[in-house]
Amino acid sequence: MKTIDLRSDTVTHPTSEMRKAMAEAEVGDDVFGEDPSVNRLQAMAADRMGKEAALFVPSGTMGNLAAVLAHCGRGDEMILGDLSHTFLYEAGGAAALGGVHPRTITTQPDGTLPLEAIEAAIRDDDVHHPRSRLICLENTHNRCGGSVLSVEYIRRVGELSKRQGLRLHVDGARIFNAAAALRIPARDLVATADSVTFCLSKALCAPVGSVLCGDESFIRQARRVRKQLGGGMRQAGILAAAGIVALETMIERLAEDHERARRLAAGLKRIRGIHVETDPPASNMVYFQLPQDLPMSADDLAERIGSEGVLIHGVGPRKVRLVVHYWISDEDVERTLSAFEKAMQAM
Ligand code: TLP
Repeated sequence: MKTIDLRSDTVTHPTSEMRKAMAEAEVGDDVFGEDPSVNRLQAMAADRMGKEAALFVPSGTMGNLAAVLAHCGRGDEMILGDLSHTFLYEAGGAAALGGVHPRTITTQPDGTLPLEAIEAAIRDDDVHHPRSRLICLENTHNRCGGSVLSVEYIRRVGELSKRQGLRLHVDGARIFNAAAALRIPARDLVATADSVTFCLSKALCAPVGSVLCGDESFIRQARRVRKQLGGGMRQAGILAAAGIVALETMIERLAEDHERARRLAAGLKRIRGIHVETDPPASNMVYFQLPQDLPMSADDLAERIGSEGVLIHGVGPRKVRLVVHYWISDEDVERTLSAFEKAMQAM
């Protein structure tokens, strides 16, 4: 029986086309800038994001960290949402390694940070204050149900950041999902951003890697930071080759995942005891809650449904996130719904 893994889109493994490209990849030493496959991937990524340059990094976490450290110096402040991945799940790297002070703003349920709150958080030039240097947004927004930030919203934050002399970084781990949901090219979403990180190893199925994009001088600085972080890879073309296939073949199909997420959410809504929060899902994530009076936690449910060959995990004591991706078929959606029905009926 096939295991249906809905814990994340990070669980996606490479397609056979990617494996073939990896086996045949032309490689060189990327620390010397001589790996043709990495160089090609970076050029493609920069073009997709409408930026001058790009840098291949091992993970989304390193992409965001390199961006923050390239934009900020020690004691500078970055403004970001209290539910952002960078604040919650990146091991405090910016503070630990860069001395960058995080200033959080309450994230709205749709993943936005109110413009007035951003503006109010920007510090005066005062010896008592850290220097406000950077604003970070996340699109799609993971903890906000895979919500999609609009072109208009990002443009307004970009304008605010320019007016105030700050920089704007977008954690676009799933920016292509946002673009697919809006039916626009991803570059339109980051036109006013100074930098963007996107991930190859989530919905795009590549085994490893993310790309940080920005202007030439920013990427030169980020390359130095990547080296400091130990992320200067050598014959990384083996990995970049899969990333090239990801950009060429995986972007146009993302709407299929969103459609399946909608079907999954609609089916879950019909099951007693499951309260779907993402109704309908904006992209490839479905979040739901279990009621307080149900004698079953998210972990209990995960264990029960795991015995049916469906892997899920709780993101809170009573909260579950399901992520649809390339390896989840229509049939898997149906099987998942049956497994949930069975697990909840037994309650
Ligand atoms: N997110 C993972 C977990 O870390 C939670 C997941 O399963 O969703 N930005 C965003 C918005 C992300 O969701 C993630 C990974 C990252 C950055 C970090 O990417 P990696 O895992 O490549 O370091």
